[in-house]
Amino acid sequence: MKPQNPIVTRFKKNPILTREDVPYPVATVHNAGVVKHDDRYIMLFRSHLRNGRSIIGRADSEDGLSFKVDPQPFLLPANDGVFAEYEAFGVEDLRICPVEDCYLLTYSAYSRHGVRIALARTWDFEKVERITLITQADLRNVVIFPETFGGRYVRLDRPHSEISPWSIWISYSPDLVHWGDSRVIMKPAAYHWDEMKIGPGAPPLKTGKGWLHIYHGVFKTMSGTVYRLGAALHALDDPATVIGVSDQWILQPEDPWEVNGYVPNVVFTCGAVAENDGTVKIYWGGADTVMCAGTAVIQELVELCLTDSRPPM
Ligand code: BMA
Repeated sequence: MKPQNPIVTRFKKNPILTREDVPYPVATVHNAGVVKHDDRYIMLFRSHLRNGRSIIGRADSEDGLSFKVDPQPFLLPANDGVFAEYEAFGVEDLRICPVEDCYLLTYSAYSRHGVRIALARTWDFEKVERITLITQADLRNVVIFPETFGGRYVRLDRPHSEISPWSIWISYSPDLVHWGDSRVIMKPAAYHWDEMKIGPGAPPLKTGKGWLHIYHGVFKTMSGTVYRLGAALHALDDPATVIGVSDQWILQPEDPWEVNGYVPNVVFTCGAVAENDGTVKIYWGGADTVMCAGTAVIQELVELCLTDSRPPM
């Protein structure tokens, strides 16, 4: 099948959410996790406060496009216990991972000790229970697969290393608390749109041909970095096997609010919702400033991974 051009069709009303829509003072609205829960779309978005630190807000929608923001933030840095120590500089880039009968929330916890990932859980988006911190410093962008494999939870993550460019790793856990058996499964490709770094984006979606993972890739130019989105397909029975990675990006900064803003030239995803009609709504932050959305045909993304592919490593 020939992919349509463009691969991701932007919604005409982008940006779909900005700081003007938020009833408390924030500087930005971006990098949101999104799911469909009880036939409503729930978006948990990141906002910079005017001190440069981030919090998470909530917005709800009937159609996945027009969102209304809650009067109060959804998640603020914890004020006691171990989470307070590691969330003191803010909470960022939350992913909503539907697993078993609940939603696992993975988010970056920033502090003077660096950035790491915290894991929380909710059933109803009313009550949130923090579970534990699941990475050490300098490891982030964790997405957890919706199903267990051989009785273990599986996540994609993105450690940092001076020797290798930032790459996508896989880790396993019997209980969501203890993670290990880690391996690198996908690396940036040299002189390619994602050559500087790659990282997990939206929680993987199940398709007939594999787990579809929409990730981000970064290229360094003479005037700064460009964040784009790509697609990879993982084997249904073994998510450590990457069976195809689209050679071309699926989305790049083009609209004015993606090209200019708090951080120019960024499209960054933390969430995508598969629809019953075979399309997927992809949500992304534009220039770390506003929320945008678009739609793609799942089958076309899968075909891109399988037919126009580059080696995962
Ligand atoms: C990454 C993260 C994202 C951000 C992106 C572009 O390293 O900090 O939250 O969207 O940079 O600034």
